[in-house]
Amino acid sequence: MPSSTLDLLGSGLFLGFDSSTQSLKATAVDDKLRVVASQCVNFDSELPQYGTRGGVLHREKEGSITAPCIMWVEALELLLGKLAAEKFPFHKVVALSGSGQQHGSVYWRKGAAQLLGDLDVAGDDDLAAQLRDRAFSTHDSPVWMDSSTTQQCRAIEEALGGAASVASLTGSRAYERFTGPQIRKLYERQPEVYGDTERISLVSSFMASIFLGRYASIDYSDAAGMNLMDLEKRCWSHAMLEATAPGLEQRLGPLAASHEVAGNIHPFFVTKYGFPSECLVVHWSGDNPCSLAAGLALEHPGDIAISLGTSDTLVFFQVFGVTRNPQPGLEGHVFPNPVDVMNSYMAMLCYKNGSLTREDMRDRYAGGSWQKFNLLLQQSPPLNEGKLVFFYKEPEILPPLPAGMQRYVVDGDSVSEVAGEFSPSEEVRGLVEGQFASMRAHAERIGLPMPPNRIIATGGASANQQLVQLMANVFACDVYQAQQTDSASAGAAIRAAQGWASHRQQRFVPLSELIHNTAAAPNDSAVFLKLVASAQSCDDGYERMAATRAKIEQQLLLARHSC
Ligand code: XUL
Repeated sequence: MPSSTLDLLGSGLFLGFDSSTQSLKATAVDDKLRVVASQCVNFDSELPQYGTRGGVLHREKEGSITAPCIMWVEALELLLGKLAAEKFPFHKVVALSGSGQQHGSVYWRKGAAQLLGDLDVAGDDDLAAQLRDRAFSTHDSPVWMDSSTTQQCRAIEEALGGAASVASLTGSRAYERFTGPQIRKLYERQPEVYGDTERISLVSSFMASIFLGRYASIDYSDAAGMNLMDLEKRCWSHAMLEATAPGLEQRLGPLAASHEVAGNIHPFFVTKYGFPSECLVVHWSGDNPCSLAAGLALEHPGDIAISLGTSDTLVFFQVFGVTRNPQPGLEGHVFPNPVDVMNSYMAMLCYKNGSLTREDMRDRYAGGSWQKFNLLLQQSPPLNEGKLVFFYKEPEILPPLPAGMQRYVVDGDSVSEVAGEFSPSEEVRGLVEGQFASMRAHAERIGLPMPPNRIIATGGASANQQLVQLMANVFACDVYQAQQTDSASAGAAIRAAQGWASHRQQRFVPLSELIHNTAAAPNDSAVFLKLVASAQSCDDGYERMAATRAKIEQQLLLARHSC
């Protein structure tokens, strides 16, 4: 056992990145896990030449949602340039890691490995100029918002004997945004692009590859979002690979444990920014694993983490009994826990219409002001006199329903759909209460004991006190907030520290040991949690609302399938 903090984390800095849908962020922590620097690049406003909206391109004709992968490379140099301009001490960074939006994929062209290794250190060309025209078989990277692969999902499930078999093998049934169905679509529609591809990366392993100057492995936790990995054995499933596309295993490369070191940083970053040549790159992982498991240090069974962001996500650790085997079902996802990939799992629910719909309501009824939105929320009583609003701006993932808006009035056991709008205040409350009631119903369905121990809230909208209070009421428990709002990049920095410590000690250093031995001043550290809301009694009102909401969702799904 290490005898002191110094033994475990030395005295260097740990840098974490978050390559998310709308921006690229960096957070640096010191040896006590205190945040010492952070920076951000917004894709739409700072790289307008790519024409993205919300960081993505809606390709209406093809019905797909993609992002230009070279934009992420350009954003990286912009971000490092901003840190350099504020004299960030790159020379002190002993390890870096990162988090990437899950499921998105990058297609490296034949010969790109050579190009990466030969990155010119001495010349004037930046990374984007060196890679733009030669490194990719397509610049269009499908991202998690894409829902155009229903046909591929059904074909894959059929090949494996049904949705339940795919779920029990890979942790999730086949989902449109998952990488396997996306690869199958690319292979079917653009066989020449697939043929010209030598390697497929996730957003996470793509960004790690840039730092390494060679292909980084995909880590076990993010790999579980592909419908390609055998969840229990932590290896590519041959049956899934075969159902997806030919010659896929060689294009995916080997898998790696999330806390392992991928290698040393490429000399390009040493020369250009002053990183030490021995700076370690720890495998990058998915944003939800980084943010919710590492950034919030979720460790107690019964705790749940909820992120209110572009997508709303809910994560908790499942208790799998003595065998600790996961039992994924038809709903939600199971991923290996990135800070303990060999021993524990996280269960996750993911909604596409998180902030998208709340912002739409804010613009529609509150003139774009969150303050007015909050006032409207307060003007209607808890439970909204039975008025429920279903609003999906984009086709929803959970449950899989098309874009649209429906309103209902619930009176005891009777539920009736109404044609017109409710008052602005009822619309706002109906939407937000409905979102939390849906989370509660689905979380219970995949095994979360209700009420939960506590909720740890993160994501942009978790700074809204009215929203977290409502969350506490609907789930009937306390809500805590991480003091560090950028929990994905902070989580990645903490993972960099864990990877560095494990490498140095030549053993796996659990996150709890790292935190308890190093985060000496809890009020300062990135993992400090603060109580922000306690449940105000509403009897069993929200329990009933969650059940009603689930029943209506079920009816909408049935109606959709009988169309
Ligand atoms: C998770 C998911 C989203 C993205 C957002 O399955 O699709 O939460 O990870 O970046």
